[in-house]
Amino acid sequence: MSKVVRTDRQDGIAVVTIDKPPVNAIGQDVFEELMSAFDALQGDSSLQAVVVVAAGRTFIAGADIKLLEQAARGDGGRLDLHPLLEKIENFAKPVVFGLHGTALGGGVELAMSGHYRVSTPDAQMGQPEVNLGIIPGAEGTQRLPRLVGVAAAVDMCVAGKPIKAPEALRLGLIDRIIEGDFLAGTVAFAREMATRSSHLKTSERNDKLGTPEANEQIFAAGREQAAKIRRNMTAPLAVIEAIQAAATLPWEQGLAAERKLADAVLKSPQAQALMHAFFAERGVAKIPDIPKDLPTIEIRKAAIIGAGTMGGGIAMSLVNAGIPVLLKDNDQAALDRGMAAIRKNYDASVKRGRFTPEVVEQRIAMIHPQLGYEGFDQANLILEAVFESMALKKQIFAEIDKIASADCVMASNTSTLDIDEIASATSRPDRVIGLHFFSPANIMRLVEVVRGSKTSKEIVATALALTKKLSKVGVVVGNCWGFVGNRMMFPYIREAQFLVEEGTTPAAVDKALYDFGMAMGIFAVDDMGGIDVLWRVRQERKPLEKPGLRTPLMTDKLYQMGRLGQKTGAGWYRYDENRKSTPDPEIETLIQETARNAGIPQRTITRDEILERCLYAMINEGARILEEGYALRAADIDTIYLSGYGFPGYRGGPMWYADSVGLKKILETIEGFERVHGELWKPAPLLRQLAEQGRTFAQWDAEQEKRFPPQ
Ligand code: 3H9
Repeated sequence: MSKVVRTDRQDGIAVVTIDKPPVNAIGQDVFEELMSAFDALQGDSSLQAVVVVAAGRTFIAGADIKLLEQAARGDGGRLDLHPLLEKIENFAKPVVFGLHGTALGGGVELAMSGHYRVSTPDAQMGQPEVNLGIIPGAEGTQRLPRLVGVAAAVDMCVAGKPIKAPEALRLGLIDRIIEGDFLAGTVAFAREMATRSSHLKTSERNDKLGTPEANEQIFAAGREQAAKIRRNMTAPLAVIEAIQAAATLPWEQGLAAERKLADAVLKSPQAQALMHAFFAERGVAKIPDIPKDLPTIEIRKAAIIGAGTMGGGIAMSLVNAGIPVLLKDNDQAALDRGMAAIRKNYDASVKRGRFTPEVVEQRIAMIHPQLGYEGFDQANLILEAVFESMALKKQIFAEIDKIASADCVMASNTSTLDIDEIASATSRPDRVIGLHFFSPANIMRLVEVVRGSKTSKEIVATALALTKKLSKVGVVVGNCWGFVGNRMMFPYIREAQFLVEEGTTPAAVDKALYDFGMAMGIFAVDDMGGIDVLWRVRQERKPLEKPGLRTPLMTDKLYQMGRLGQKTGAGWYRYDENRKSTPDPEIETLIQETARNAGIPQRTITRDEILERCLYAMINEGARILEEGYALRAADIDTIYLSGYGFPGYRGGPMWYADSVGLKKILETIEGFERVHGELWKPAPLLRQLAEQGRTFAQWDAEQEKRFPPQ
């Protein structure tokens, strides 16, 4: 009996419906049942045409990534759609695909084997496979350029971004946009097409494949684009090669070339890492003790205290999601500066074509700047975003406690401070939570949702629902210094600074990290965030540091010299008026002098040592965080680093990267560092335990999930 595919008849039209929630992903079941559906229709003389649609919120969103993940591990899961695509393309009657929602990956590839495609006006279509480190491997690299041309195919496959229905129509990916009743319109379209005497097969179309000279330029531009937006990744280059095969080889040979390339990238560590990242990001909202259907508070109105960079960015995120904001600051000048910065950011978005000027005016009108607390009693969310001072934050929370309504969520945007202590200033610590946004908050996707010891489940669930509404990734973390992200950053920054004190340069460290795939080197990050910020965080953390242990020497020096980074034109680097950096010999000399005075011997430091010192310090701290329960899963730590700290997706995040290097090797290296550098390199007990048992962080996650299954 059919489970995921059913066929109905509307006079001479067969309507084949794929119905496999949530996104109709193609697995073996969809493949086999579609094969059977077409077999059953074969030879039916009363048939005029076949319509294929999907039930639910979207047409097929691609092949089942769980299966691909299995195949990538070499553990079965191989899905070969060729017999189905061939059957559809050679079907005796025209086959029309009706697309709605997000038709992606294998979904679009399947649709391209049909003779016609239509869509709803708001449908989107794309080949996002590169986001998973793979290429369209179901003949998409061969059919897409035949329908939309080589340039558009390269762009769609390298960028991996879906296009909207009007663009798809313009390019020739679809043949019509159906207004009104979609199924009725699609069936009517099929009836109309059935009257034609012949129907083009995509594989036989060569009219859009261009000339070798023009194509060469397109491929060169595609490679350049790949180097820019997908640095160090193999799939975008493979996809260009496959499209090149489509443009130069006969159909069958093109298919063979695609198959070879698709197989090679599927088995690559990059694909495994990116598929891990896909599921890790979707797993973060699953909290073992919080049922999925727990009622949440609908945030209809928000109030923010602090109109600085963070407050302004968060206000933009909220109004972008349709939530009006009251934005309070203490003095008019700060408020004016905050509103001017918001306007400037929106103006830049207009220039980039992201918003129209009208939309921007509507958004700005939703932010109400004010000096007092008027209207705060109407807000469902009050969020404090002032600078990192415990005394000030407690004072603010005591004030808002007197005003906030009973159902209000009271949140702090602190990046390091104790959320329980902040909550203790209120009469209702169960309603207090940390919402640690990252700068620029209107752009960065990560929000650490800091669960205090008394925060209620309802407030945690509400915070997660809110982050989803803001199109952000909310990751629940525990209340420890620096939470997860910044706590792991601290040893990373420390080792980078020790390395320059021992004989290398900021530029050499940054190059090693950048080449590894980090979005920026750590010294460039320090300069962007501000040396004063780093200095202040260090002052706050000093009481937690064990006396007698080595600490970095240079932050205090730079701070005292007023070299605060980009904003003062100099920090670790020197900056020109366009904020372009160059290494500064003055700083390099100062580092050497400082090291000499401190008796630190100088030596040559290799790129491998730079990576191991910086990354393994971070991983060791990550293992501690996991063991202490401040992160629920290693995969959550990975998501934090991938969505908030510029860790390269194709390495899967720090904990996945550790697994891929091998925990045994990491432990041995850390033990070696401990012998040379002492106590700071003490291996985390969980790391030792897993390494000695030959296990991985991923296995640890799986075992934890069995022990504490999400409800
Ligand atoms: C491909 O097609 C390869 C072919 O070229 C070659 C084949 C031979 N598979 O994101 P959401 C799950 S590669 C399995 O929260 P949204 C997801 O895990 C594929 N599961 O919803 C989640 O599960 P859970 C190319 C999938 O509304 C649930 O669906 N396609 C798949 O925010 C809801 O997802 C892609 O890369 C899948 N393909 O966004 C598209 N897709 O509830 C990947 C989703 O248990 N998908 N799930 O956590 C997306 O981009 C988004 O999910 C989508 C919906 C835009 C569709």
